[in-house]
Amino acid sequence: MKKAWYREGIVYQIYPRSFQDSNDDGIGDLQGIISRIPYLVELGINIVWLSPVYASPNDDNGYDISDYTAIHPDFGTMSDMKQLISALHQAGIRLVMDLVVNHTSDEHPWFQASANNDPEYLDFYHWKQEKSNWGSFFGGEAWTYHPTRQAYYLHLFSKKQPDLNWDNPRVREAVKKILRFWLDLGVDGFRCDVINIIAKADGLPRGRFSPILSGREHYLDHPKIHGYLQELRNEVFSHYDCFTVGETVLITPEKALSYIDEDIRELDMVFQFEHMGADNYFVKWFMKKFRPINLKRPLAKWQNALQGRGWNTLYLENHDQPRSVSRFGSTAFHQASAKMLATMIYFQQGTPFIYQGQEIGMENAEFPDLADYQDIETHNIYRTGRKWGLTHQRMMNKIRKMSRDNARTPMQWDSSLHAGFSPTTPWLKVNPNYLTTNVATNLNNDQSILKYYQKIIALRKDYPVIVYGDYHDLYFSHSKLYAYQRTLGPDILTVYCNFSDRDLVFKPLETKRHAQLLLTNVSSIDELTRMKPYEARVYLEKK
Ligand code: TEU
Ligand code: CA
Repeated sequence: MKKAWYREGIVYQIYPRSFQDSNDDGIGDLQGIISRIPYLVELGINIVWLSPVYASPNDDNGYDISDYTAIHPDFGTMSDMKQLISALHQAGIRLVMDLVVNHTSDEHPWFQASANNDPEYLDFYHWKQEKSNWGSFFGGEAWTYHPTRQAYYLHLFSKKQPDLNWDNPRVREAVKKILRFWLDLGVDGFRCDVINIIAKADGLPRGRFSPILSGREHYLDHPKIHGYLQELRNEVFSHYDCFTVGETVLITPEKALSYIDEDIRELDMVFQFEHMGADNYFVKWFMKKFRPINLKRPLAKWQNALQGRGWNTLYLENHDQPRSVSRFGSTAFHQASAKMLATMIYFQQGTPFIYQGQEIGMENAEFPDLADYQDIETHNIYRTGRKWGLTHQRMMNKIRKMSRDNARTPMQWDSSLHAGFSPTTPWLKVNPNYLTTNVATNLNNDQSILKYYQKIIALRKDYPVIVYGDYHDLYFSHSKLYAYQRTLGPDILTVYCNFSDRDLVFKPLETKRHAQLLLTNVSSIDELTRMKPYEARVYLEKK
């Protein structure tokens, strides 16, 4: 694969509401982020993805935007934003903004104008006299009646998130203007929210029935999307040194390549979600028991399918997903399993994405009461579940495991009040485990999860085989061991991860005499053929 800074970089995702409060109102903000740049430098990351900080009524925590070129007062001002960009750049860190253009807020002036029959904006959104049967990602119907316009409008997310009509060239012009605004301010790229559903079939016809997301065959990777993305690339992105990562829901490797293939490059990389289904069916609210093979199978599939043709993203967490150590690791082996998971994912081919708090092994909050949760999806799903006849207890069990708020609790900096996030009661409760799980204790302990993340990041910078090497599965059908090899020129990197809470006896490949143990999460390897619970090892040797 061709070299590129965004392939070699390590991305850190910041969820601004929960990262650091600077003015004691219990909400994280831009000045808070600026104050933590030294921490980002110490960690070693070199790209930040910032979740939305734009003007928004916060129906979906900023993913419902009412002004794309204004900063929400909760987060600060445009001058704080400019200061953040330049402070990050000075520290050698690039900045990727969240681009949410499948929908706007219903409070965006475009929607207001469209709903009020302003001729200029009539076709900015999808309006229909009769609704079809499409379902919303947040549960319930995707159509809501608007009394002024006397028609239904489409919203694949909440009813305060109406979908833009990308068939309208004026919508596309408006988006290009927003992109140029941010690129001219110096940002280095975009994470494109649900980008593979922006194009809808003409007429928005009735869809096949499905218990969830009826109608999706009419907008998932619809052929019209390629023209739209090519337009953005040719007219905007190609004029800047920037990259795009598409959030692509329900995507397959074949579809992904139709966006990211080296010869196409409508997007530079995508987030796929197949491995996020390792403990659930199709959508995360239908849970199943986690099995390591359910993580290995999709990850290996994507590594193999994109090899030599497209670039992967490597992630276990984001602001929509529960904490990975709670899902795929172990509370009893917290440190070991968090490090093992990092080893498993970040030695694969692709660009690493680390979600804030993952590097200290933050865990699910599992709050007791429904009222402790703020997330709109959580509340909608609760209502939908109850409508289907599920008990309160049953729904609370799901929420404790799967709510997006598990990822959104305030960042745990130290053991002081509210974890050092804010002196005021935060907008969302802090996970009570902050007394032990926090950045300060991690920095004071050479064996901490954070120090281990630093090592991985440093290794990725030193060894091109970790970034660019080819990927080969080993022991593929083993149910407890995830092992693979990476090869580049004479270098062979071998990764072994024990996904069980027991010792694992196995026959390692014969390593050459000069094989070097590059990294491990145990203090010593007593026996080559026996791995401790959640042990991880990385060897490097020369052909
Ligand atoms: O998420 C897209 C998406 O598909 C999510 O709804 C996902 O299915 C769900 O959160 C899993 O629980 C993006 C953003 O990342 C998310 O935060 C937004 O709510 C959503 O788009 C709408 O903008
Ligand atoms: Ca604040």
